[in-house]
Amino acid sequence: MEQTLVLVKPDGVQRGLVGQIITRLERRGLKLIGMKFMQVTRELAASHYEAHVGKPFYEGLVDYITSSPVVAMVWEGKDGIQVVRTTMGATNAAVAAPGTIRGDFAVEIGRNLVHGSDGPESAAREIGLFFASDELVNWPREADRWIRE
Ligand code: D4T
Repeated sequence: MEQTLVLVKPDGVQRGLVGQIITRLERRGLKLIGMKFMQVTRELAASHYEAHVGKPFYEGLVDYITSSPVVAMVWEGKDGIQVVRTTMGATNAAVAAPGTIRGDFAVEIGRNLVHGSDGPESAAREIGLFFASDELVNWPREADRWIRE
């Protein structure tokens, strides 16, 4: 099973889209194993976005993610990283497919509502930044046998 970090970014919280975003991930069949409502500090943002240091959009990205609270979550599932990213849609919301979170609720890259880890290594790193291991819950879900064969 793969675990992945999902953030509902400040625009998602401010626009009242937290519930709809969680609903889409639940409905897809992913399993929630951790969740917290929090303010991202500039220090945490710098760690989370360290791959983007020096890029022209970096300062704006840190300003954005620290501008208002976020909902941080860990979701689990087979191919969970890819399943989350296809549910979110393209990073640039202007070209995200209808039916995806970004394609239905967002119009540009700088206000793209959600973050999802882009690979197993970044997922492990990002989950470690946002959650202590005892904040993740290992629980059996009865519906699993109806979601996967
Ligand atoms: P996140 O990290 O938000 O899920 O986005 P992605 O994983 O899909 O995309 P990314 O790492 O390439 O970009 C991180 C973050 O930076 C913003 N961004 C990106 C931006 O504002 N302008 C840009 O030109 C790029 C490339 C959007 C997402």
